[in-house]
Amino acid sequence: MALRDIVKIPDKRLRLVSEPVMRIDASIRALAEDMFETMYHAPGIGLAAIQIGVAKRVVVMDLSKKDEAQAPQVFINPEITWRSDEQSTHEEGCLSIPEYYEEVERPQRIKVKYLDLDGKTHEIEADGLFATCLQHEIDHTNGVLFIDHISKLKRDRVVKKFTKAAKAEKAAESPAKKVEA
Ligand code: K1U
Ligand code: ZN
Repeated sequence: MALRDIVKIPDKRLRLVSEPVMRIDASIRALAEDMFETMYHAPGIGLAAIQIGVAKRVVVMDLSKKDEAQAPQVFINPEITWRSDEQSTHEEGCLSIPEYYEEVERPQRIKVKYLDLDGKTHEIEADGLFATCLQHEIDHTNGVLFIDHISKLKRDRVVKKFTKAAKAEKAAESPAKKVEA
């Protein structure tokens, strides 16, 4: 198991459409383990593989509460097969946009088809936080971020803030040499 760096905006990898997993082998199981370690360490309640720089359609999640036993879940090639007409609003955060939270409106209930780590197909119905988190993570596999569901004004403001921070970090890593007078 390895703790991996989380890719942050404005990194362009977050806009990639991830590739379907064709074969569930040891490399996919190792990827899921790394994703859990990274998600629990952050901490977060979900993570898509592209958030650690791997463009494969793999999502991990754990919605257990603090006083409950861990409940890790893996979704391979998750696909939304049905959305309710009713919408609901939840506050969302994203490990790729740290410390930024906004209300997002999405379908209240969804059905999702996916494979587990044994390659078995499942179709489940989700609502509440489970539905919100699944939609957020499936969006990641399609290069979509939760800020794409908020106003352009708010999105532009947060992207600008993180772009400025990324530039400052890069400049600190390799400061331009001062020319002696
Ligand atoms: O995909 C991600 O970036 C993870 C994200 C998932 C998510 C959260 C809320 C609504 C939709 C999707 C997070 O885990 S953000 C962190 C977070 O929500 C959290 C962190 C610690 C304890 C409880 C929640
Ligand atoms: Zn996210």
